Amino acid sequence: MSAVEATPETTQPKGTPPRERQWFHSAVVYQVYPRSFQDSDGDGIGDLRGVVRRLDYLATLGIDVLWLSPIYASPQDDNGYDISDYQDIDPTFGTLADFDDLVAQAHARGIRIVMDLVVNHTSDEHPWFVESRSSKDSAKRDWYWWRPPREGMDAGAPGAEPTNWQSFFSGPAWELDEATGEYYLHLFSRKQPDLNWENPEVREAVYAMMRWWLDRGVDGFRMDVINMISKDLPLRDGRVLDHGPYADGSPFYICGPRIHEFLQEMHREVFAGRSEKLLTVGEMPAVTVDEAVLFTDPARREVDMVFQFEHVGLDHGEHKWDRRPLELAELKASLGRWQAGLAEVGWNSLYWNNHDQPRAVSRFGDDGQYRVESAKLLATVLHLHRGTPYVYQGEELGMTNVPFEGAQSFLDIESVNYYRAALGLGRSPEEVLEALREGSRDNARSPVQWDASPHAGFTTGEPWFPVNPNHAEINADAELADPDSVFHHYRRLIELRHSDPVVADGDFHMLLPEHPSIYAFTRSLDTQTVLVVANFSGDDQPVDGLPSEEDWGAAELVLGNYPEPGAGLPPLRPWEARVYRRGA
Ligand code: TEU
Repeated sequence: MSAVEATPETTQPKGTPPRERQWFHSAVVYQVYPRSFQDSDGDGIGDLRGVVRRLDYLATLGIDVLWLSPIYASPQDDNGYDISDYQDIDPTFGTLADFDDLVAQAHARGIRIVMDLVVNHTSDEHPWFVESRSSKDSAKRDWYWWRPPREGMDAGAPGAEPTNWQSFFSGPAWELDEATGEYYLHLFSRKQPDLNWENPEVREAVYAMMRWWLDRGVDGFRMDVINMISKDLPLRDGRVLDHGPYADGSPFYICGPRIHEFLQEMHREVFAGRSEKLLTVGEMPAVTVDEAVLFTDPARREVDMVFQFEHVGLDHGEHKWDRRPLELAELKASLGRWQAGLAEVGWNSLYWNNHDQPRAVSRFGDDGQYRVESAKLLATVLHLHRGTPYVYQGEELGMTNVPFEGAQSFLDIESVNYYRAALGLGRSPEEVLEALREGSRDNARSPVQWDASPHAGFTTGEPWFPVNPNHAEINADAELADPDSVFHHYRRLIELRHSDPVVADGDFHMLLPEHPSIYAFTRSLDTQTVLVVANFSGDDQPVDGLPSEEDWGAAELVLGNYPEPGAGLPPLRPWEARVYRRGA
């Protein structure tokens, strides 16, 4: 039995009644995007041995679970989210032996390893797809979504795609295979064909692969776009988008008709009878609160928690490149609705950042004068919500967006394709570049800033993506040495979640929902209440209108983000956040 399994809760079977306190309520997940985390061999790309080298750092931070973005064999069209062999490690990242070592070393430090499971699609170089495309009669033809051209049209003619859907990475969601004259579906890049989950052989192959990893010692899966695996049949046209010419196909693949059946089957086939301490996270774009309750009701045995996107879509217009200013009241309304919706049954992930999002401090905070204060404020607000907090690598250092020079600075397939497509639709390069600077996934993908040396301690070679020039000031070495750093603030918040049942399981109550710059809420459990107040602005702000205000003035200050907090509940300073506790 590995070190992390040797705890009493393991005796309980997976699927406990609602409101039961579960281990992941007091856990914090840290996401590693291996390409950009730590290089160990000087090739400029992060790798598994690099992750091992930084495990002590993660243990100091205090995290419980490490989610690894994909490290499987892959042509890297979408940085590993295009998998060509589910049961091998890409040589860029190391070997299976390196992986086993990582699992063992993480377990020795009490850290669980959660794999990224990308099974809505494979790479077009996966042997399953190679066989599937080889002929219309292939035994694996039906493992993917093959369709003839639109009725009455010739293959390859404009508009002959079987449906009018747009891919997430621009252009049509269908690609013509010249050899067989049919199209295959790819919701993401043309090198990421969608698997056909209607076919029971596909499902069994996926479950067998998952069991293989669990037998190898991994502690669960973060399931990539898992709410897209069930398609609504027959596949048909969607509503054409304003920025045309393609359409929104999402009504036909988000939470499709068999999604709950598939996840329950997966649970039975993969997780039933195994440790209750395995973690299952459903990454679910566009999931609703009502659906999330169903997905995460422990009695239904689907997944432990959802990873939803509503709050990171609030600064988007019709699509993610139409940026609009974020109103704090809208953010509170969204996060508050999720808190209320999952209050009785179900569980949510809490995050500001991942490898697909711009850096939180640049997006929701102030990455200039108040970078340190606002990074700590964001952490405080998020980690005090009900749900399981996720820290994305470098967030705990207050890393910022990247100062991109021009179009050639973007490497991510989504950004590169969008630039080309938007210029094709007649938009000006300056306007498109501005949207990319703000919203590109590449903002999250610059190497982690470990120290002030030329490549920030990430690599001894030439980094695959330039380090942010601000690493001379913002880096782990400096922050470990400074007790008031963003890093140590995250460490304290993680400690608080571990030690304080109010933080893990207390009820959530939003206060001052309409206030344009104060984010305030309470958490309560038994006789304890915790109050969080945070000033999302660069000006002093009084906190008026709290219920029983005087009481709070006398309450114990648990945590603040300014070195000298002072007494009572005074006006909050720029980007100040405070956590108070009251009760027996
Ligand atoms: O992303 C799912 C998703 O829908 C978006 O967050 C997406 O990445 C994009 O930003 C849409 O604008 C997951 C992975 O996290 C992402 O890295 C992959 O590219 C994608 O699935 C395909 O596997």
